Amino acid sequence: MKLDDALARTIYERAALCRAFEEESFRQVQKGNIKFPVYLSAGQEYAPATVSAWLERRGLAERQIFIQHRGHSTYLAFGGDLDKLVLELLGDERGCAFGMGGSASIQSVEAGIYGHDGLMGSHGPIAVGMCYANRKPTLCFTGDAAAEEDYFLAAIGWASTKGLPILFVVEDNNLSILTEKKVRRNWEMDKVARGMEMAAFDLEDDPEQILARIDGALERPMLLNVRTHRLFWHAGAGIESTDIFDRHKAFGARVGADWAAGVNERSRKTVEEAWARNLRLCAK
Ligand SMILES: Cc1ncc(C[n+]2csc(CCOP(=O)(O)OP(=O)(O)O)c2C)c(N)n1
Ligand SMILES: [Mg+2]
Repeated sequence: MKLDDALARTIYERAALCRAFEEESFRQVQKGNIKFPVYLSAGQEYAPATVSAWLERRGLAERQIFIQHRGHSTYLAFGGDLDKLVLELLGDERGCAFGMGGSASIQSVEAGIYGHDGLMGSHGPIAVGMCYANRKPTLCFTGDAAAEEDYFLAAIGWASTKGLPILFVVEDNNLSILTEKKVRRNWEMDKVARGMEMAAFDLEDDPEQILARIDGALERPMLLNVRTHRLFWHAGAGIESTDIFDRHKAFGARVGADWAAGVNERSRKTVEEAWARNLRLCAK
């Protein structure tokens, strides 16, 4: 699929909401309003924003999505309710996981998003098993470390063998907490998947690159290894370096700086209002 102006703007708007959410969550962690570990996905918005916009453009409404702990952006990009996410981070029973999932195990029954149990990579075989059983188009978002787990690799093999309509999106931030990929392995996920006879590509988190490869996904098994850049700490509110590439800044030029600034401002307001509203609700 080609990246036209309308699609670029949809992707940008989606990513802007996710970024605003993570920046506000960062502040809420610092204020002490969130009482458990929070896994911020700032810097990783463009895989879910692009894949969800592509799905919509294709008119594919029926799908199921499996995510892991760094999932706020995936949840929001695929239509998870903003207020319920805030309430979840406040540990409230009106939250998307009834206040019991925290940041790591968010879900949305309404948006068809299944949450994670915390065992890295467990959602790989679960996603494949579900897809094998009901043959629904299935998206499985995973980290570069979770995808290394033996059971995850075996699940990729089964999806390929059975020709399942599943798309694995590896959000490859090069890190497992703080351990870089080169310390953990000498191979790449796209090569493993190709070795298992699956269409697989290694890409930057650039919407143009993702859209150039994604056509045919959810008709046959596919894996996209998308290189992302985690801006904040593994968990909690902190910054390791101010020198990290930021796709959101880079993509702002594609949609026009003035228009982008307006979108960011509106997203910031939307998110701030949602936090204020739900903090008031929980204080009652
Ligand atoms: C089986 C298992 N091993 C280790 C852990 C501890 N752990 C939690 S998150 C994490 C790193 C996950 O890295 P990745 O999948 O790349 O996701 P990222 O945090 O980079 O988004 C680890 C090792 C765990 N939860 N489960
Ligand atoms: Mg990682």
